[in-house]
Amino acid sequence: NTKGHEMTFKRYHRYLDMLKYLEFLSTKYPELVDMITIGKSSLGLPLKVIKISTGLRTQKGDIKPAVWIDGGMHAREWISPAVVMYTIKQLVENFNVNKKIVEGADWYILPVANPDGYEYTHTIDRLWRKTRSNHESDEAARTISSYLFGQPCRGVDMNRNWNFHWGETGASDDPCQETYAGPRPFSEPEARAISDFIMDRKDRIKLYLTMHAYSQMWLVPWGYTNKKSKDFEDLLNMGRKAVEALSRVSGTQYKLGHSTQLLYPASGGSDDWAKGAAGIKYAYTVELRDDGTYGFLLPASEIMPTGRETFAAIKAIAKAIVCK
Ligand code: ING
Ligand code: ZN
Repeated sequence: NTKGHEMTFKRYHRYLDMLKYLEFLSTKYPELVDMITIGKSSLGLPLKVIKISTGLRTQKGDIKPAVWIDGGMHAREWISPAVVMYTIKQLVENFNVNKKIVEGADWYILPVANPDGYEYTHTIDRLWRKTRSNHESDEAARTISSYLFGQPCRGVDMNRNWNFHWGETGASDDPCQETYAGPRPFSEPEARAISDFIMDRKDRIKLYLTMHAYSQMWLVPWGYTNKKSKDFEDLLNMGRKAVEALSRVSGTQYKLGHSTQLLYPASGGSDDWAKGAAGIKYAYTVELRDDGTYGFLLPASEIMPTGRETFAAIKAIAKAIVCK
């Protein structure tokens, strides 16, 4: 087609459509966009980060801060990659309107952290959550139920697989459960690839956002404990800017608070790792639309409104943290 890509934001796209759009952007805006393959999924799909940058240094000559955003860690949460793709579109194709935040920071964005799972939800099982790895041959993955089912249970909950307080709470050691933490921390190549990439840039990354769904919440670490982090109040204050900007777009209300309080305790999550292990002060898990009416089966007609309000939130918090 004449546009050079298939992205519409009117329906949920397959992984290859998304990659083609990213390639299109990097061809059309070579000065602004770079594609970085940070690793491969268990089944061999490439993990592609789009880097949006007008240059490493500010006009004054200082090294710029950076922002990390990932989506699609959980396969069935389709609105997450869609909103992350929408964010990319705004930053790149609406550069003039968003100049301040694009010029103020380098943006590293991974729209689909779990492409194997994402494709599986498009073809076989719409409500699959985990990765699609097979740890059958791994001693640590042998449990009674993994024998009883007659075939190995596949997949690891990628948001329980990070090596910060791994496996302590709200995670399962049973490969057949939805919240299986994996045989060991970073058993999943997807989580390992992200952590290596972020660790290499941890001093520059000032904001970590991981997009999930659903329940309309802006969650503050820790997930592994009821204790508040020492800068909990700072995270709340910045989070408040985000949810206020979000609600101004079309009135959608988000709850803001400690994730163990608003949801449940769970350890091995990526936001805890980003804050506790990588030392990124502002780390959040965002639970996108909706409030439970459609849940994971959110109609595609909500992609654009969810994208619009979420981008307003991202813009507000990025301005407050990295473009002061
Ligand atoms: N929710 C997150 C989950 O991984 C979460 C929420 C993250 C809770 C970290 C506690 C700690 O369970 C979804 N929707 O996946
Ligand atoms: Zn999730």
